[in-house]
Amino acid sequence: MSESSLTLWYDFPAEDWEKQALPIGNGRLGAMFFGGIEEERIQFNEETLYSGRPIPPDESAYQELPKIREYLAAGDYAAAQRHAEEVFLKRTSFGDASDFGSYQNFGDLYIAFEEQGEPGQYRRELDLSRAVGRVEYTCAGKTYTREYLCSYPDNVLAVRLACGEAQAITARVSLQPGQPGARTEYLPDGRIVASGTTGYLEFEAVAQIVCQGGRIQACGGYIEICNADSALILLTAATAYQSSAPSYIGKGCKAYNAQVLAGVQSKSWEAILNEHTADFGRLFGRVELRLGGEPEAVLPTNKRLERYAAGEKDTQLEALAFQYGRYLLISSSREGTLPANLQGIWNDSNTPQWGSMFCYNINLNMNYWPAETTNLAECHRPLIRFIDSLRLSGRRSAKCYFDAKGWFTAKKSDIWGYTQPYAAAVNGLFIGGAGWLCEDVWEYYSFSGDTEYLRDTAYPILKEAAEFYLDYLTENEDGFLVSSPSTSPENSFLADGKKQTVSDGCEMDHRIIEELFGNCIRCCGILGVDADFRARLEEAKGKLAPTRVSRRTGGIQEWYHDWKESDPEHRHLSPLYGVYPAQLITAEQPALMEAAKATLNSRGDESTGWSRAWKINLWARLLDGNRAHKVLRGMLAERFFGNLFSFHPPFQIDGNLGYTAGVAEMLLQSTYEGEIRLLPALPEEWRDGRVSGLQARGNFTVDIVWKDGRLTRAAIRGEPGAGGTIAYNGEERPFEMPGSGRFLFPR
Ligand code: FUC
Repeated sequence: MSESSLTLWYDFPAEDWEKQALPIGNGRLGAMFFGGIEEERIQFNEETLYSGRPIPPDESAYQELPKIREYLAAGDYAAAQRHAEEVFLKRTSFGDASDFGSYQNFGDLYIAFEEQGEPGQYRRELDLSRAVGRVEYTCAGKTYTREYLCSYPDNVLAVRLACGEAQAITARVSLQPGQPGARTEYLPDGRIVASGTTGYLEFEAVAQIVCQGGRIQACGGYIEICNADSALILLTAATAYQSSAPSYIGKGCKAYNAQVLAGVQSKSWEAILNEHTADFGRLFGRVELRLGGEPEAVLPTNKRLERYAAGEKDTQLEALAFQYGRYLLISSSREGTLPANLQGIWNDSNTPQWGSMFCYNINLNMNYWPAETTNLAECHRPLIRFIDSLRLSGRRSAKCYFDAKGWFTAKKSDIWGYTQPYAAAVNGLFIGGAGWLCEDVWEYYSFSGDTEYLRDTAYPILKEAAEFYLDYLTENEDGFLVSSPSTSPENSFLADGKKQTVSDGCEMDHRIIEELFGNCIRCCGILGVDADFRARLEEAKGKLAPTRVSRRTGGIQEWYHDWKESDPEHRHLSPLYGVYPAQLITAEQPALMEAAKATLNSRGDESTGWSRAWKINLWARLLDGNRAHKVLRGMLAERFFGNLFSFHPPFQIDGNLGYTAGVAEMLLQSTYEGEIRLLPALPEEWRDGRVSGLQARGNFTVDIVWKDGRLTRAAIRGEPGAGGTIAYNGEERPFEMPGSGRFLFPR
């Protein structure tokens, strides 16, 4: 049994999927194991099992746009909203909403054990550093163990059943498909095959049972393992989905599964385990974090969390939750897979909340906030590939709905390339989707400095998004370029005493566009291309509506006009986009920093899981470590279940990943201009600590040690000759990386 500080553990089997079961995943396959004694349940997913199908756009919907703009110009917001929702979005939305896909439960694997008597010494755990789950208990003098993993190198879910004594494993294994109408067969060679179709998408799952000693036999509704010394269950699942328009289907899922199993079924458990832990450890082991000298808790994780929620200090639990976010990102987003969705890859329902889809007005974005800073750039690539693939339908949406060049996406997508505006304007008329996604595309470069990637992948995506906004922006009565019509996610304003959402410009859109144009301009400079386009961007950027400070509240105005928000504590922190994730409102503009603080104060410290995570990141950028920690503490205490899944509610992985990003942002920040800020928002509660392996923009890796709240030593690693500025405690000094590739601070 692992006793490391990187283990979640419990002294009881899970009953509740969301709050107690533990996740494993390899980016493609995900599973939640329960660890029941008489009956084990392993619920599993495969990342492409979605309902729905591709939905074609309405080619002439753009004709409705001028009318909405006319109403807005006349100040008739009610009429603008009516036309947007009752005409424009009706024509554009997905008609039959069931065509919009939601992520599906693939099924459950059950293992029923022979009655063994009274069990004792039960322990269920998840070792984050090895990505291996484990259950152990004793029964009638025998020690039973189960281990669970999802291997990326072998592309399977593997469960191993063992016992300290020979011939002690007798069990019945069955598979319950999550889809109605699926067929399950139990074959004499120890395979369980479940197959079917969603109506559009074909799928198949295959579990192969292999025994050492004893024997197996297929019965009507299960495979029986009799008197084995140990048993291995290997599971693969696949669908016909492939990431190519227009149909997005065509992959041979049966042949795929057969190939996966052929590659692994003759391998020993030890070989599978060793390759898996080595592969996972290569990514996970890059960052270590130690917070405070608190003694390591010997309590089960759920009890620890309960005590923490009751006010006890447990900085190592705060660090464990940080590493858990990294664990979840690696487990749900690996090269060649789809990005992590709203629940990463774990879902036990066919009607999950919000379809468990990809949302671009915070959720998918937040999922990837820790990718670069916590040294998991490889896990970022699935998102970038996905964004690249969205361009295809995004171009059609730009044309059909806005008569614009470039590519567009509104707030959400399934896996079927949905990029259209839809339904209620409050979220369906979000204009900033493509621009915000471009932030990730840019950040991958800003951390890696990979100019080949910038030229071949990033710049084309950014440029096309910028082309859309150049066409879309209109000039307002004050001569500013504004995003109109638009909505500020997902808040409403009070104009003429009425609640409205459709406006002629909001702060978030303008900052998303400013950041995008700025990054495009940087690309043109670095790559030495497109001088004319760059000049156009510079001119447009200069004319964008600036950040405005509200006369009413002293905070940042959410809309171009100084309207009152209908919900001043709204969970979305859209007007603060310029502070985080963008780098537009910084310490160089103290008045705007103060206004940002006023906005953040008025939003309060509570809210949904992801909203609190955003607040941690924002307070870190506003350089207030104690406040960031206060929000962090409240979030961990009130928005984490005992299995450390964060919840909105319900469980949403953005909370976990945003939390992890927030911790990193408190310890290290870096700018596009090459400044590295050490311990910029260190809270008093983290008096002593050390962190290693965090990434700074410009391709630097940073280790920091501190004591009594003061930095003792930082080591920065990077390419010899590279340089920038180091900022610590209000002081700045330039640095240049010596030939050794390691720079120490202070020297
Ligand atoms: C947006 C948010 C909700 C939730 C959903 C998935 O609609 O406003 O809070 O996170 O996405």
